Amino acid sequence: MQIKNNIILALDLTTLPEALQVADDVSEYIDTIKIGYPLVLAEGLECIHILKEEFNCKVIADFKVADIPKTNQKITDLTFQADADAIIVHGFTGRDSVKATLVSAENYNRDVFLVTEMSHPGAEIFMRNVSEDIALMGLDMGISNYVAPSTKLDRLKRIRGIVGDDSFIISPGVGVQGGDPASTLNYADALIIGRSIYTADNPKQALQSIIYSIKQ
Ligand code: OMP
Repeated sequence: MQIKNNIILALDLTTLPEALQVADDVSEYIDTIKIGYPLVLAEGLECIHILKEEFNCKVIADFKVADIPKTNQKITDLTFQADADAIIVHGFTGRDSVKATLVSAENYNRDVFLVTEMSHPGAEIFMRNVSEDIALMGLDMGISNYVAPSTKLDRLKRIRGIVGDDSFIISPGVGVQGGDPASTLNYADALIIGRSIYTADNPKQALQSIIYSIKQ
């Protein structure tokens, strides 16, 4: 997946007008938007189509799918029918659950991103212990897209070591959660950034300064 400026805008706003305004403010620098439960539960799945129409962008649906295979398949089918280019899926549910999402993605010719380890402090209790096994499982299943944390560069580096340079890693946790854009891109292919942009007084300037810091 090619991502402009290596930055994915996480639009975790809860009204469509606010989301559209932020996307509009930064649209010249962004071609990939991630939306998730905040926007979709508030405004509906059709947000995906609206954003794609309005900004000619790719949309990653962050539903962190984590259920039994049959339910996973229904969730991913509906998400791809709603026009998402990719969906984020949890790996801890195991091979059969993840496989159901891959079958759906193959049917619709879309992508799956597999969460390995998460960026927040609480992920250290349980997820850290299994994240390398999740990455290994993903690799074994032929998955090429992963989510790994910008807040724990040693873990991100480790996940990169497992999935290899041919895999594509997107990394959340930059900015408000403490991750640094430039050093994260030593190991990740793209950054997921939300609040540092959409809560800024001037989202466009905030994004410009992140892009500038990456290019130094
Ligand atoms: P900010 O912290 O506001 O930049 O947003 C980060 C975005 O990435 C949010 O949409 C989170 O739900 C998401 N995220 C994480 O923060 N940590 C993770 O480990 C995984 C994700 C994700 O899968 O996108």
